[in-house]
Amino acid sequence: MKNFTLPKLPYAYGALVPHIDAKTMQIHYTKHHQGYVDKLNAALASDKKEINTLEELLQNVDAYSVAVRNNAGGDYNHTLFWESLCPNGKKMPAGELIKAIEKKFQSFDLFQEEFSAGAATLFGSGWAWLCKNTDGNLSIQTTPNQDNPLMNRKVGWRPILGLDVWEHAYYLHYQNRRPDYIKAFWHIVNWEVIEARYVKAS
Ligand code: MN3
Repeated sequence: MKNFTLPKLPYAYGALVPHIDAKTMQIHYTKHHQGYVDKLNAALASDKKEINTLEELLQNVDAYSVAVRNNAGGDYNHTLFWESLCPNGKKMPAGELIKAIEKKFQSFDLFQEEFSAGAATLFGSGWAWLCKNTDGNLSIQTTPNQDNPLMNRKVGWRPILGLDVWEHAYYLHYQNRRPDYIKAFWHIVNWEVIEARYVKAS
């Protein structure tokens, strides 16, 4: 039986201050993300199912229990999220990604507006995503709970950027001001990582 472990956080808890405070980062990583990993292992053990990778699991999620779905999504989504962030991110992407963004959304500003609006108006807990399909096209999507665009396998969208809008991601610092948290997010996107994901995703 494969045992999942919490991946290393690529920076210190306080690295993204003032946009994400150290206490939120610490609790989010050591309690929430660790919780998804632990519960995923427990749920897989009780399902008695073998898996190779989280991506494969998410693409075949209907074959698993709700507990596996929620916690595999929670593990995958948070790993992608941590790796999407960095202190002092550059203002916007370059290369193939900015070309694709301008083709789809006309401008980077309009892309940001649409993504932010999707994240702000998502009801309850969930995620906002920038996704790429096999044709290289982009799409902004939202998913509830710990769902992920990979779960909709037929359509073939792969997430390359994700924003956690569960209250646990921002409430300590921003309270109910989700739009302020979303505005802060744009200062800490690691666009080099997202550019590389865009090129690699197929
Ligand atoms: Mn979270």
